[in-house]
Amino acid sequence: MLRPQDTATRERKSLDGLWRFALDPDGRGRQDAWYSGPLPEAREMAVPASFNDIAPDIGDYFGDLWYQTTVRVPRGWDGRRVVLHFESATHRATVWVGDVEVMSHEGGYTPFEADITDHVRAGEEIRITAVVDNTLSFQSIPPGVIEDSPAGPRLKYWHDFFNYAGIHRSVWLSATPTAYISDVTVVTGLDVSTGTVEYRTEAEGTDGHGFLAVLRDAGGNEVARGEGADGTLTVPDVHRWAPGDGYLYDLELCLTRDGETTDSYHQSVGVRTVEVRGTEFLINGEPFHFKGFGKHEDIAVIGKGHNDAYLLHDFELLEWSGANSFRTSHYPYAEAVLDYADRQGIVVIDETAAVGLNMGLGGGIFGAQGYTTFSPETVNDVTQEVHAQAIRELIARDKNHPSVVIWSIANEPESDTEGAENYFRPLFDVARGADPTRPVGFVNVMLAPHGKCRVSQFGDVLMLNRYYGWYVDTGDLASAEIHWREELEAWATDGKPIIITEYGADTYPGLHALEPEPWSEEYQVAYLEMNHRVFDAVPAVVGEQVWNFADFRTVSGTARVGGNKKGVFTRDRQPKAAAHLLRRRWRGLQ
Ligand code: GCB
Repeated sequence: MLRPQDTATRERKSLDGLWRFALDPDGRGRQDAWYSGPLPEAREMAVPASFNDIAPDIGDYFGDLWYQTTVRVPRGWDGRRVVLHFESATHRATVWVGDVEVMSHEGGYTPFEADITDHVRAGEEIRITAVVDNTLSFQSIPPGVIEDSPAGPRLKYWHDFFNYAGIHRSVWLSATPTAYISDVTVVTGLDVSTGTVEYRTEAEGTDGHGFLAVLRDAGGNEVARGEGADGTLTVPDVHRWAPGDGYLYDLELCLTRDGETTDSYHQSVGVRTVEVRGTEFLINGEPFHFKGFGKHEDIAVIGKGHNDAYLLHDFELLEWSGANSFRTSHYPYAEAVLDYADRQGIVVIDETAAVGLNMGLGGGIFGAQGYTTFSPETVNDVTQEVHAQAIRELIARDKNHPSVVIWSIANEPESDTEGAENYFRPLFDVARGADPTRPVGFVNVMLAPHGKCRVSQFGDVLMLNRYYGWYVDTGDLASAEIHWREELEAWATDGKPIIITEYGADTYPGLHALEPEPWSEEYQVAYLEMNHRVFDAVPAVVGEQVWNFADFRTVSGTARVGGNKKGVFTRDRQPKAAAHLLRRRWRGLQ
């Protein structure tokens, strides 16, 4: 699947704006065919946005959410292939055009689309209705469960961020020629100063057509061209994509017939290599050290809705702090985020939405206990296939981003049991089958330390989340330092690069203490300094990503004060004292 583009042969029309919106607590809409006319009792809802925080009375709702809009198909689109494309709908959706069901999709963070040519006429208005379901189950990624409570059913889940839902990203109507390019895969290589761009084009309805690929530099000058659906282009004196230098070439892929271009699609290309060698993580053959954060898509009012102003602001703050990377904890982010990371030379660990596959975690903090993670009744074969599909869709979507250097197939799952080993082994194969060029890993939890974890054997890198000095050795940084170093030195014997993908301490902004104590700004600083001493003593550590970039909304609980407060920035992006510490460390300032 390719994202809609405006090119010499393609057009797109944004459907973002205010849609009609209705909750369906009794689950009547599907059988009463709400798609067959204007939605009953509709209010309006912003797209893209989470619905939860827009109005005071709907935040915790779960079930069917109905969205509807109308759009006129441009007059000039007669004879064209018309596609309806959703960048995401959380966590699943079914879509109708008029009265016709055109598609369903499972998974809240990857795109889906349908060819709706047969259901529309150029120049006429169409009604688009989507029913989005934000319920989680043991067969969804991430998992959840509906439990009874005296006040009625409640949705519980094992991840530490709020279940924001809705249409979080843009929706497009687009037109392509009927013979069209349907996918492209690019793999780049380097031989001293010469770059290679291996490309593979897929296309439909192309009898009698030729293929052309033209590579241009950032100034628009042609540097290489090739004929055929597949090929390898060579770029002497290549300008590499590198951390901090997001140089991109433009690869234009064309279908041709009788000397005319009948379809054209543009793919940006960063020429770089990624490799794990021993305990080193190499980009372009040079050791790379990850400095940055685990992030969230989380902002006031909009929730997980994509917002360009926050995108730019967050990257400015990454730059300010000296960060060179982040992880898309705990789900695939909007594609615009990865595009921008490509252009900025920011390195990305790209994660699926497989978070909370660990029912032993939380000790009461996150709610429901008493479940076994991997069992026929809970996370089972069906879940595994949904998870596999989530991995395939993530890689299909993001495979051409030079910024993406690691696939993270899960965050903190149970990983110390036979059930976990059997569940994950084939999922690593799925990831490697979909992309043999990038390292694959998963993020290990503190409950499965070295010697107990049965899943890290499958990873190319070790990604560890650790909270010594916070969840254990709370307030006792001296003991924390000893215990942390012991564990890390044990992991280092595995001979793989280690990235600390989470370390952090909740910090209430403005809370101060002469003797650093938990929740104060001074403690967050002292906690990070302790961690840094540990990392700097273990050569296999090739990266540190603080949890979290900013405070974020989560399920309320005794350990959560107005959200998770481990941000180095507040939710509205004001720095805590720790932000200045990181800036000094990462920028090498005094
Ligand atoms: C973790 C999770 C993350 C939580 C964090 C915390 O290990 O990966 O989702 O938010 O800990 O703050 O407890």
